[in-house]
Amino acid sequence: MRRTRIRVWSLAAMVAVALCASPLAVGQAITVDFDPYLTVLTPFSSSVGPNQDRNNDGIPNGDELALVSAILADESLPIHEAVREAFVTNRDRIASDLQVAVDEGILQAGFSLSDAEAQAVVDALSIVGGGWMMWGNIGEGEANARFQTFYYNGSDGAYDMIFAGVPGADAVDVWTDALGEFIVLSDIIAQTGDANGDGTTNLDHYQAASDRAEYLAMALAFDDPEPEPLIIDFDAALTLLANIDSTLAPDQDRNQDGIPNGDELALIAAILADPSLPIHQQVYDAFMANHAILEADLNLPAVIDVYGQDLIDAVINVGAAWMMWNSFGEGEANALLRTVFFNSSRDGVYNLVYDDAVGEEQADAIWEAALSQFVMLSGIVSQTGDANGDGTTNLDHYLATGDRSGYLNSALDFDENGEDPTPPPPDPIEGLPVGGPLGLGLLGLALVGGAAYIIRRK
Ligand SMILES: [Ca+2]
Ligand SMILES: [Ca+2]
Ligand SMILES: [Ca+2]
Ligand SMILES: [Ca+2]
Repeated sequence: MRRTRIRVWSLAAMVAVALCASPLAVGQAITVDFDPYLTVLTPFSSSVGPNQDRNNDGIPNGDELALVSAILADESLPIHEAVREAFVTNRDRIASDLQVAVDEGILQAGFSLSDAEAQAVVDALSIVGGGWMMWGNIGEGEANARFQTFYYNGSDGAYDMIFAGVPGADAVDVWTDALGEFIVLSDIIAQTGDANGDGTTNLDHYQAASDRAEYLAMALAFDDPEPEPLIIDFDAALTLLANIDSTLAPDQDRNQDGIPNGDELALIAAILADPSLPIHQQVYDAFMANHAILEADLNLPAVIDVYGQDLIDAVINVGAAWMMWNSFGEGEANALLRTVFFNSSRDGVYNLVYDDAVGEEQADAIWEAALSQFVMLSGIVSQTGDANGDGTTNLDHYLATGDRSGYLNSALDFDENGEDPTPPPPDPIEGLPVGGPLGLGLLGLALVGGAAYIIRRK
């Protein structure tokens, strides 16, 4: 009796810690520190403490779950999505199975816990189990033991103990059903797994590392993929857009800077197509960032229904490139996409798409939000920019050569001025109003609802 009382007191203290540490979801990333949850469960089974090695695989509990935690927290990792799905599936399954222990007062009565403390135990079982169920050997053997047989005091696991208190329930059935639903990712997260696919097991990374941080850095080091050439036919896109606004044709000079539309976008095309250029990555990143913004705003079923996929693709590709010009970002592209992109004196694509669907004020907010995020690289791409950093502006290269291939050869010749010049920094974006938060899902609904009203193409 005395032993039980002592254990309950220490459990209550642990629970208090865990209550302050509930997981926080931010976007797709999940922030969860498993250590306090392991600690909450320690009074029930001393081998689950963060510094213990419950499955005797050579990696302590806290460190092996820290690998899961690091993957859940980093959306950019190629294995993030799979691990997130497994964690959420496993966690939610355990939580829904075991919630009965709190709702029926089973944990409260069995261990003299308050409702909040009992809930914290179920939360800890769900979160720790959400991670550990990804280990095949746990899901099939050890976790079977842990959750079904001896999780608690040596004979009864959580499922056994809890469902013994639920009239009419069969712990074996509930557990067997759950086992069939858990997602196992041993190849990624077990000691024999290889999270980053570099041919070295997680255990070998662990043994080579001096601490947890170094282990995670080694086990999750993914090489940057080789840059790929990106081939975009801007001439075809401009030709399509010229059907609507003739000043967008490849041989026209829409921004009157002395370089025709087709030739100025050919500079972007040439940079995107050649990963060996020192400015490739910077321009590629800017193009893809701008492309993503325009795609989110314009590549919507209701818009495609009205304008057609080819035209929307042309708008997005040309817009993503032209947005790198400051003169467009601050003035002309404002005109292009917001006011006069098509053939009228006042309607751009954003107007056409959004004004009637969500009202002019919200349409402005959507455009201004986009404008505040576009990446501009005038120092590289504009007529006054200097793509190859040789001191000669792009316009002067153009005027000196007079045709596209001569222009591209000379404006992108990096040999004359030494190896690997430092590209100019991106242009600052200042003073642009930022639109209020406007959910894209809501917007999509508004667009679908307003589709009949956005046919304003003249
Ligand atoms: Ca271990
Ligand atoms: Ca590895
Ligand atoms: Ca031009
Ligand atoms: Ca130059």
